[in-house]
Amino acid sequence: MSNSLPYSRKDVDYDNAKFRHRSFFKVITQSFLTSNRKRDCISCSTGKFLFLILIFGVAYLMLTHDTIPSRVVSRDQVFGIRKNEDNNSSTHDAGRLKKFWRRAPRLPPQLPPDTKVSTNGINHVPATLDDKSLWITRQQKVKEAFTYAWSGYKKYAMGYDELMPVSQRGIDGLGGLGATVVDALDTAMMMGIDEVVAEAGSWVEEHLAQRISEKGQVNLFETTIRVLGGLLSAYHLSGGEKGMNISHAGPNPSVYLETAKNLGDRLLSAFTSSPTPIPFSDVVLHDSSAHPAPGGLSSTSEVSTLQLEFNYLSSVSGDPKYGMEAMKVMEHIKSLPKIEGLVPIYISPDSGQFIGQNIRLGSRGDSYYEYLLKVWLQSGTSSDKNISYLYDMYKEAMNGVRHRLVQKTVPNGLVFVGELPAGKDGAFSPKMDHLVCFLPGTLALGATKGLTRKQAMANNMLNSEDLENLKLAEDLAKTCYEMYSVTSTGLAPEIAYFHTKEFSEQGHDGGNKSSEYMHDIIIRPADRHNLLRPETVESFFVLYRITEDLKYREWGWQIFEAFEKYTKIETGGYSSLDDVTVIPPPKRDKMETFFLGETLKYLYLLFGDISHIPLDKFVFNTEAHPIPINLKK
Ligand code: DMJ
Repeated sequence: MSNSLPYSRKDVDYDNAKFRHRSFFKVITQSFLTSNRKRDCISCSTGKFLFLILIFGVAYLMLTHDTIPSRVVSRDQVFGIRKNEDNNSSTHDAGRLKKFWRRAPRLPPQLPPDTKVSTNGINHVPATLDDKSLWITRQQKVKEAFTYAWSGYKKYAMGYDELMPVSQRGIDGLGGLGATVVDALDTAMMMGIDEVVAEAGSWVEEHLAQRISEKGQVNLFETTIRVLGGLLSAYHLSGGEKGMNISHAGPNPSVYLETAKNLGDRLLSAFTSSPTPIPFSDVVLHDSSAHPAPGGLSSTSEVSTLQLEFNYLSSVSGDPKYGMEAMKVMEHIKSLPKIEGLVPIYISPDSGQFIGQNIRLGSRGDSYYEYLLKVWLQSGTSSDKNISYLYDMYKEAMNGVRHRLVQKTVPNGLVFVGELPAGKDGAFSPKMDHLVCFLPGTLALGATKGLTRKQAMANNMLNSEDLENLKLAEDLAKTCYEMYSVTSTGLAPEIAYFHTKEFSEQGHDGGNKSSEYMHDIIIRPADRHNLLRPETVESFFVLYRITEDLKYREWGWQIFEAFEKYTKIETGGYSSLDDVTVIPPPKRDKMETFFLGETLKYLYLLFGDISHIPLDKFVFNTEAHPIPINLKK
């Protein structure tokens, strides 16, 4: 134990008495009681009387003095939970009395007697969180939230892409394929909600094929990850590959596969119409024509986030054409120049080259890095040598991330991933999209390949790079958690900036004045919205499975509670928010499909049995649709 610490490990674990706040009055009383004058005084009756008054006085002061801190300790100090201003006001009067009787030195946290220290020694999780029934109850709450979200969608928007819960109507923001139905379907299967499986499944059976043949322009990436991915996962989970219907609800699984093939055939034109292996960004479904985005460029993440789905479609349909086209993208990108594995966010389908210098792991860059790893995992890792270049690209890129993009905040040393908007020779920007919070999960998965840390260590599988990545994963997950914790609502903004030695900006905090990280995290007015995104709880899910550290469950629960409190709409559904830093937060009137497809699914799995959809048997596509690994060729 380092000498520089003001307390020893034993103190933190077992004996926190000496770190409790001690009032001036208590100190005087205690020295009086232990001094010789005590004996003289108590021997006369006036003395006894005065002594009794003293005891009552002390007891009264201790009661008014200690009840408040002990309540705060149980949540705020143990978990570092945000204290909202409305909470503060309720303790205001008692707080005045408290201040009068004692000074408040900055001391190490008190731990309740049932507390254990988590594996990284930073967070302290009460043993009560080990209670299985707690997590069964919490998982049930998530299931209820899903049912509530679905009912709102069904009531006002069935068959539309998304629900506008405040206006109580639907909107087709993704081309009109009923994206919420398909995105939500496998979540309902995993949660075992047969009624929703039947409703969503029947809609797919009755409407989706026709929509696919009639609809116009759709985005290749969005349609692949949400609709194609959703159909394929529903096919697997309902028992399609075994030739049976194991979900006991919804249509025969072959309906999902046939619909997926119909859609996949049309989407293929984005690849086959392009002069290079880089697909165009859009497809017109009714005539299977493909088109570049306005401006002609495709996003790097979009062209490289199709392979899990197309490979699996080839595997289950027996037709190699889907996987072959999609994998040409990766083979082509392999040959392009990179900066320590990092790539610009735009690529041209005409030239096949990256365009511009902008490097980031947020929008347009994110899932490129995710799929390098996951497509390799999908192939069953060691079994397919032809694909090991993807894992090499992944490892190189993560070294590049650590070397060029990771920095720490001041004053409190939060670890974050910034951007290089002008490439390797340009300035570093301390900006991190919420989207980047997928990275902790991916880093942890890449380190242990889906096994628990314990198993991976027992099998001697972790090299120093894996351990560094796992450490970075945990540090970044903490930062993602604090992006929630620092706001008034407990919900993260879309984008955060971080205070560093070189960069600061006054007056843009998250609104939670009691957050330890208020000065580390900057939230600009334009970035204060929250779209019900999944990335942080996704990473908590993966990290919980891998590290078995209960703090990830507890953090996920806090986020779920904030969603319940601030995004639930009384008439049905949940809404995105315009500003997470004010209470009440203004609503944005949109329930994104990924709230049902991803956010609630990951929360459900985070609180559930670890053997449900195990990470060494499935890869989740970037929209949280699980796909089995080790494909049939
Ligand atoms: C989802 O569609 C996917 O997770 C995608 O990779 C990123 N954006 C949204 C969720 O935030």
